[in-house]
Amino acid sequence: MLIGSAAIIAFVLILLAWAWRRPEGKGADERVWTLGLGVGFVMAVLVALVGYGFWVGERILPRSDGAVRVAAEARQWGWAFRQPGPDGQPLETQEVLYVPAGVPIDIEITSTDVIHSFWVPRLGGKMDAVPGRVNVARLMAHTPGEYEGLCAEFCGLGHSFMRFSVIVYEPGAFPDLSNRQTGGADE
Ligand SMILES: [Cu+2]
Repeated sequence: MLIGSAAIIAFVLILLAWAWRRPEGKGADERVWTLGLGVGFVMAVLVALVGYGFWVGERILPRSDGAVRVAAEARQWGWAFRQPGPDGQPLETQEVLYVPAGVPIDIEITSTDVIHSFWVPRLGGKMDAVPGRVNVARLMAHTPGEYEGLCAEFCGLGHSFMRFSVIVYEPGAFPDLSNRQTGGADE
């Protein structure tokens, strides 16, 4: 967006300078400007943006292909996750979500109090966490590592601290949990 808006501002400034300095009596063809730039350019940009939005949005839709399901429960102010653990048994964690790399995961997102929003900026779009409702978002991480997640819906005084980590591991190589706090009570 920054690059796009900078390009548009630069373009407008060039047009302004050009209008200021153009020789007397030498006008441009209004039709080119009105239809070409006023309609054609704008429509091309909008179509590209909407197309990109559909592409990004479609990627986070769940599909019925038997993907692993993980539960994410938001609260004021933190996240509880239930995911398959190292031994295949469900593992409950606070503020840390473990997902295997290269495997699609469907995250069932809900909330116990107010509306929050699940967001891992480097891995995909946002999904609201709504009390009494389960929204499912698909998440797919290709590269192992640690990714930052956060609440993307203002939910009270602790909102800005409502962060979590997504640990992406090589399938079959679940990270060592012994030196990491995974349980823990609510603050
Ligand atoms: Cu929140």
